[in-house]
Amino acid sequence: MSAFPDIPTVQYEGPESDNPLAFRWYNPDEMVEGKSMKDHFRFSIVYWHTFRGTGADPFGPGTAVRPWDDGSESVQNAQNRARVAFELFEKLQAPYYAFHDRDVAPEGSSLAETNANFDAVADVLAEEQKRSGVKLLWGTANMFSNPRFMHGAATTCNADVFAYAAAQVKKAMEVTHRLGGENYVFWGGREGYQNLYNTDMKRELDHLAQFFHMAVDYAKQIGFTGQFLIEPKPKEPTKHQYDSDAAACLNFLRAYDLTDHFKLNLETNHATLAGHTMMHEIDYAGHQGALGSIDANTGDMLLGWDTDQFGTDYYLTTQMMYYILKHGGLGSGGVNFDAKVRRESFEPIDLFYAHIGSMDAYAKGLKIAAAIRADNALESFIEKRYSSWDSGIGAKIESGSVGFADLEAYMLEKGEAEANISGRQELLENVVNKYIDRV
Ligand code: XLS
Ligand code: NI
Ligand code: NI
Repeated sequence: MSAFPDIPTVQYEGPESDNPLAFRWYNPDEMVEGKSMKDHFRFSIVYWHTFRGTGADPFGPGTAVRPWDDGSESVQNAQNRARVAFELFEKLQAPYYAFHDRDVAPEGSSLAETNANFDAVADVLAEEQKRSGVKLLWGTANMFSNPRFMHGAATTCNADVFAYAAAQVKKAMEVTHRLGGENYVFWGGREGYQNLYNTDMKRELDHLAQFFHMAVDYAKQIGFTGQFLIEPKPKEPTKHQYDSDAAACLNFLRAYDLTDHFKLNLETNHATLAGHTMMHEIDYAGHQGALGSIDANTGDMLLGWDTDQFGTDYYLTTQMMYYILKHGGLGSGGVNFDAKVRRESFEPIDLFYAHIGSMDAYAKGLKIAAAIRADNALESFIEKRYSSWDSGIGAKIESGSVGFADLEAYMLEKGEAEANISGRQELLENVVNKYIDRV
């Protein structure tokens, strides 16, 4: 039985289409820079917002109408929901999905019962993956909702809770492996602290590193070769999240000898909360070889929290795709819609409009970014801007053949530095607009 009987499989109809249930830009087979759009994006739909989100907020309960969901925490309801989820994935032509363990199956009264529930739903997920061809981009463990994790999971003060978290991740990795998951994500929900007065930060960080090393060891044991990803976020729920941005994550990984095993899953709204642009985060991770995957959403510039909206802004998607292309793409990662419809958009069809619009925005962003790259429109300026490093004293500095004394001698003789040239930011902003107009 179909949950969305009136919604056909969404097809590409081109920019002139007025059909709100068609793609205007996302054309899966269209080639851009020698690769199909489908392979560039590896679009993924999240289970948590799309199938567990109710629209509840601190001021009122959920509003979402989800006729297929009986609202119970039964395994049967979870299995039925899984089938509905795959109908939506297929109708949106999304090749991937992602979940937390607790999104897909209800917790039982003991860890053993919880694991059995998870297996029972994983059976249906496996069946549906096989039937539809939709694949698992990544799995993760929810170690922030249950009250036992109030002080954190791997960074808790309670050793038993650390052990519980380890058992939970072990199981989540096994199920991810069983379902052919291509990555495994760690978002440190409550891995951080509210006040240093009650916190042994050094001990918590050491524990977090131990936890990651155990995960690496266990992956080897079970033969899981998917990519491990850490998802930076600076605040919310804790005031100081340990994985606050790309630079903090990479510093942590390097300090604890974990860089070989982890890349980053960057989220747009988290970049905003960290006071960065998403292109900054992508470029930073990219030049360190750590660009793993993208949680595609957007915040609201007027609100200071993780609103997880669907991104439709061409500037944002152009910037993201430009730096993703620059760093050679997302590898085993993808563009994962960690985004939710607004509380006021409570009908099932809103889930479709939301994903279609954002998939289109990324597709158009990709085309704009590729056009800028084809003309070398930004790079040629950057090359010229840094050309003083290509020869003469600049080349000597870069090659490491001169030190302070040589540079002093050079400048004493020269007397004054060469004149600076304009940074031309406004001109380059106009250049980007020109490509947005043309595509
Ligand atoms: C929360 C995170 C979360 C992760 C998965 O802000 O974005 O949804 O992506 O645990
Ligand atoms: Ni996320
Ligand atoms: Ni988030």
